[in-house]
Amino acid sequence: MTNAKKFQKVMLVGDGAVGSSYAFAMMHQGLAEEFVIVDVVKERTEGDALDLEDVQAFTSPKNVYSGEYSDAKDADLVVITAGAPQKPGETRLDLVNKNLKILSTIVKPIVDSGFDGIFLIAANPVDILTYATWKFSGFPKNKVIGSGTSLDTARLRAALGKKFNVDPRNVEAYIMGEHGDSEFAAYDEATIGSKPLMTIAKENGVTKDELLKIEDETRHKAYEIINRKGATFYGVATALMRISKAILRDENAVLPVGAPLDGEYGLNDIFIGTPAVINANGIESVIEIPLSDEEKAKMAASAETLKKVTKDGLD
Ligand code: 6V0
Repeated sequence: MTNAKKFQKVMLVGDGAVGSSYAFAMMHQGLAEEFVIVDVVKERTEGDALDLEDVQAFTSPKNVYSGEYSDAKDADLVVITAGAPQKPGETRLDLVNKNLKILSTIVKPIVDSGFDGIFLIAANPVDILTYATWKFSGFPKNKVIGSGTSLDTARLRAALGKKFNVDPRNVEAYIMGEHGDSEFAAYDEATIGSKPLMTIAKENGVTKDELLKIEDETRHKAYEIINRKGATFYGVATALMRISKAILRDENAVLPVGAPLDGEYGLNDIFIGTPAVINANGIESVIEIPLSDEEKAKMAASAETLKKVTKDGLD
């Protein structure tokens, strides 16, 4: 039995590089009958709505338009990508004050519209902004989702797929923790075709150091992209589309997201990257990976980094 509604509406807030790439991905998937775009730059949302209409002759007809926060009233999903992006040399946490301010001007009018759907947050620092969206909205925790380590996990799987010459979709490995510099790869529980990754690595002569190098490259890939082209957007846009699909189609899909913890990994009062079951209710449940002691310590350290910023930024 699925709880997926027949008519579905999505609002995108923030029509920049990430937002417009997400809108394009959503058109290609034929998801949501109505798609409304909001940004402080109105010409851009109007232009993008017209441009996206041209995609539909090849995909499926949708009502795509430039709108206002009041249009969120009957939306099922609001995706927030509005905010300043990282400049070369800036960390995600450097963005906190700027983007918290922007976020507070977005969440309130959306809640005031009567919106009762699910918030999906991608603007950085995403774990902090996801937590802030939960606080600003007063919504139940399951209805606020962060993109968390979805992009980072995709990057890790692609790199491991390349290393071991397998389809990345068959690599069951997660990047956990903050979407940022304190994240880590949960290698000890990772598998390919149900076989432990560490065993496969040993059999193929791949050393722990090589795996740690892949983890490090995954962690720093955003910087490599930003240094070359100024921004990263296709990967995160596709991750957002995948999470949206799980919500709109009520999939019960297991995806890495920024999820609220309630005792899992010994942590509370935080949104952080972990696998979770995603469906029409938002986060149906968090899947707690049985981390090794070393990984548990990394998760705790990553949470501590976020908690410090949350405390300074939101108090
Ligand atoms: P961008 O291209 O500058 O787009 C940002 C958009 O937000 C612009 O169109 C702005 O006009 C708009 N905006 C700014 N203020 C407001 C406001 N008050 N109300 C409505 N719209 C507003 O940035 P880009 O699209 O590259 O990045 C957007 C955010 O996504 C940044 O915070 C990035 O750091 C973040 N990313 C998150 C990733 C993730 O994995 N979660 C990955 C990449 C980028």
